[in-house]
Amino acid sequence: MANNNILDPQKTLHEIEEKFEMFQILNEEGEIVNEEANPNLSDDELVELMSRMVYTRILDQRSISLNRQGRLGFYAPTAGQEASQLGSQFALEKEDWILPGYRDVPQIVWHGLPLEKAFLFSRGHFVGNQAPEGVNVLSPQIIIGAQYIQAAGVALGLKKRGTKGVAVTYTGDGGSSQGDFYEGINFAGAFKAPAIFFIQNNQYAISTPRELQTAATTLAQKGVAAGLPSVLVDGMDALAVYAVTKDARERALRGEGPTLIETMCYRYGPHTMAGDDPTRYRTSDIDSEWEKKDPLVRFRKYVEAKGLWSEEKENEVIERAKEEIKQAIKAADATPKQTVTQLMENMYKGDMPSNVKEQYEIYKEKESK
Ligand SMILES: Cc1ncc(C[n+]2csc(CCOP(=O)(O)OP(=O)(O)O)c2C)c(N)n1
Repeated sequence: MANNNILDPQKTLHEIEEKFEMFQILNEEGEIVNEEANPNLSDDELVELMSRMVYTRILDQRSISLNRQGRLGFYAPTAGQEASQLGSQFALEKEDWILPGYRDVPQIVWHGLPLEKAFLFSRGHFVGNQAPEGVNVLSPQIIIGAQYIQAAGVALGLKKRGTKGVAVTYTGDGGSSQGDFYEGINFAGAFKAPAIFFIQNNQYAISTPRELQTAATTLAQKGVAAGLPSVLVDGMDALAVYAVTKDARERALRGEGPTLIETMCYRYGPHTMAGDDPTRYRTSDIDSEWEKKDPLVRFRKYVEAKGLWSEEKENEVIERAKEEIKQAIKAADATPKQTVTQLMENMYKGDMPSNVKEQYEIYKEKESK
């Protein structure tokens, strides 16, 4: 038996866990509770961030109904995650690269991906996967966790080329159980690659609750083993998410390596629009507990108290969002249907493998008729 005075692994674990208090700046009442950490955004920036969250909530609602009408394909709802998604993207610059998961469409849209392309991605159209030149985003990843490895690689590439910028990626609580997750953070840590890794802990991986996902008390603490500074942040608080992201970005650009950030948040809607029914695995009491923490409600209280926001302003944003979404869907509808050969050409930059090439020729023949 080990002598507990010398070897007490339980104590070591607890000491680590205790370090992960949740970082918050804006409480549920919209009050600053951590003035020291306040990023002091300008009035214009605060209004912009509020507008983006309102716009994105509308985009989510419209995307859900467009999906139900059969006018969109794959869609993973985002309501409840606006502070986590947009607070982080707001701290980035154009030169930074975003490697999103399938739920992270809002971040890449605000990073410059035209909305019509996001809709085309949803429809499985290859044009939706082609970001315009200078818009540093990759396509939303469907393979859980794969973007973590890719982000480590992109970040190392930026470092080796001496290009200013960081690689930012997102996965969920479920994604933090994948092998790719550990490989990605380990590699980036070992090479001090300028990356920021987000775990958006929205409490469920489809129907699997966070408690069953892992024995770890927090997901942020997983970064410790890879030597990454790691933070647990209130993911319903846009100011807190913004502040930690900005800090992580500056550290990365100073050559100090990657950071792991767990954002504690909630997904109000179903996992995707492909038939998930959240009432089968969570109660309405849980929903209402989280609704009290809503990122838009608390930010609205904060900007209203500062005299920067009003119902009229909010309605303007809502109307603008609806109009732009309408135009983007029109543009998506007007995009010529993709052909199988275009899809294949888009898949392979160089030579196609011979079996694919064979199929390609068959389709080319069919399409010429
Ligand atoms: C490698 C892999 N395994 C399984 C799946 C099927 N799958 C799709 S979403 C999902 C749950 C992911 O949950 P989480 O990482 O918490 O992200 P969230 O959907 O909550 O944002 C699973 C298992 C997949 N897409 N990829």
